[in-house]
Amino acid sequence: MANNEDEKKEQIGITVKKDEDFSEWYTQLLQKAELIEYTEVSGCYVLRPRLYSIWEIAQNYFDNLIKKDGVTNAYFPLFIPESYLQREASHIKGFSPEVAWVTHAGQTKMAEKLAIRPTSETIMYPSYKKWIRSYKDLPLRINQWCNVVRWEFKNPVPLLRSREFLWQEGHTVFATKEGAWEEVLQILDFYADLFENLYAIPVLKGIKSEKEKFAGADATTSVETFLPSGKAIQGATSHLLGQNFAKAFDITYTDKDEKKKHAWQNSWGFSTRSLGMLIMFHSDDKGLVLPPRLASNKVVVVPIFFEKNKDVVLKKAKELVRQLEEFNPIFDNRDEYTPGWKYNEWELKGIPLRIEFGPRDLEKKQVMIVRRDNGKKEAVPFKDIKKKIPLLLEDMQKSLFNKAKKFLKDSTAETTSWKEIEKAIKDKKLVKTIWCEEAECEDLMKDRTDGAKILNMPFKQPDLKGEKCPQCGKPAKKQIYFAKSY
Ligand code: 86X
Repeated sequence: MANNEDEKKEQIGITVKKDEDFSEWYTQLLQKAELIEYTEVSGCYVLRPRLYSIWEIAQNYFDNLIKKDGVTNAYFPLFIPESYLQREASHIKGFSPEVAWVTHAGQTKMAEKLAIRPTSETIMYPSYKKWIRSYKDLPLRINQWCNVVRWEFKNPVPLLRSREFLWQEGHTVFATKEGAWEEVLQILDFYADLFENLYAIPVLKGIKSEKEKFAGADATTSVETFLPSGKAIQGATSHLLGQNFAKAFDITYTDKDEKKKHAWQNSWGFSTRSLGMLIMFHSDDKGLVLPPRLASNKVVVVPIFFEKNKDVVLKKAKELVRQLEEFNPIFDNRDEYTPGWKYNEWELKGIPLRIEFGPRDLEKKQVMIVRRDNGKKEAVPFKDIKKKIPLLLEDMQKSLFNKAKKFLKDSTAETTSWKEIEKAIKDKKLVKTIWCEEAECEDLMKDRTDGAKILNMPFKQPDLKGEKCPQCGKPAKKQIYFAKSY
C-alpha cells in the first residue's frame, strides 16, 4: 500500500524544483495542476476549468473597475478585410508576418482575404467614424473581451507567448488630448490595482521609450514586473494614440466652435498572459499557489476517518461543508485515497486553505486549518471557523503580496555604473539606472547585454542635473528600468 502510494505520488507531483529547472517546473505545473492542456497546434492551448475560473475572476474585477468609470462593452467581428488592416501603415509595420488569413470558403477563393484579428483597431474605427459627429458624442469609451491571433514564430510559452490568447481591448475617443491623457493614466492605475490587489504582483508603472512604444501611438505607458525566472515582463499597456488613427480613419467631430477637428484616441489591454505571470510568481515546488481572491474554491475539507468512525466524522464534515458554502468548498470524501494523498493533490492544485478533521478533532470540537502558502497549521474551534477563514484568506493575500514586493526589491539593482549594469544583467537582475534618451545608445545597451531592453521610465523622474549616461557618458536625461524580458 505505502509503496503504491509513493509510486503514484511520483507520477502526480512535480518532479523538478522551481529554482533548478524553471521552464520544466512551469510546464509540469500547468499540466499536473490541470490548468492547461496541450494541443496538436503549436502555441495553442486549452485553458482548463481550474485556469479559466481564475480568468473569470480577473475579468469580473477589471470589468467592474472600467464600468464604474463609464466604459461600456461591445463586440466587433473576428474577421478584418485586408484593405482595412492596411489603412494605418505604422501599426501593421513589423507585425504583418504574424497575421493569420482566411482565404477560402470551402473550395472557393474569397474575393478579398480576411485577417483573423491580431488587435481590433482597424475593424472598430470605421464604425467609430460613423458614430462620431459632434463633441456631444464624446468621449466614446468602448471595451471588448475577445480572443486574438498572432502567429508568432518565436518558441511559444503557454500563456506568456501563445498564438491565440484572450484579452480585453479598450478603444476610446476624446475631444481633447488632455482628456485622453487623463484616461491613459487612470486606466494604468486600474491595471496596477488589478495586479497588486488581485494578483498580489507588484508592478512598475511608467512610460515606454520612443523605440519601445507602440508604433501607432504618440505615447505608450505600461505596468511591468520581474518574474522568478529572472526575466521582466509587461503586464498591461495603456496607449495615447494621439490623432494617428483618427487621421487614417477620418474620425472627426464638430466642436463647440463649429470647426471640424480630428479626435484624440487611446487604446489599452491586458490578456491571459497575466495568468502565466501569476502562476510563475507565487507557485512553488508542490504546485500552484493562488492569492485567495483569485481562487474560486477557497477551502478544501478533508475528513479523516476509519471504517469504525466513518459515519460520525462524515456527518460532521458534511455539516461543516454546508456552513462554509460562501467559500465554495471542495469536499473530498473519497474512500479510495488516504488523507496524505489528498493533501498532496490539493496542494498541487492550489486550494488556499485545507481543513482537516478527524475523530480526535471531533472530540475536541475543533478542526485543523492549513495554509497553502506557508504550510502553517492551527487548531480552530468549531464555533470560530466561519470567522477565522476570512482572516486567514486576507492574511494570505497580504503576505503573498509582501513576499512578492520583497522579491521585486531584492531583484532590483540600482546603479549608474556600466560595469555593474552588465554584471547585474548577467546575474538576472532588474536594473534601475539612468540614460541619455538617445535611440542609438539604447541599441548599444541592448547589444552589449545580449538583449536587455528598457522596460519603461517612471513617471516621477529624479533631478538628473550633472549625471552621466552609464553607457555613453553623455548627459543623462531619464531614469529607466532595464532588464532582459519576455
Ligand atoms: C499592438 C496595440 C493595442 C489594443 C494594445 O496594445 C492594447 C489593445 N491594441 C497592439 N499590436 C498591433 O497593433 C499588432 C498589429 C498586427 Cl497587424 C499584428 F499582427 C500584431 C500586432 N501586435 C500588437
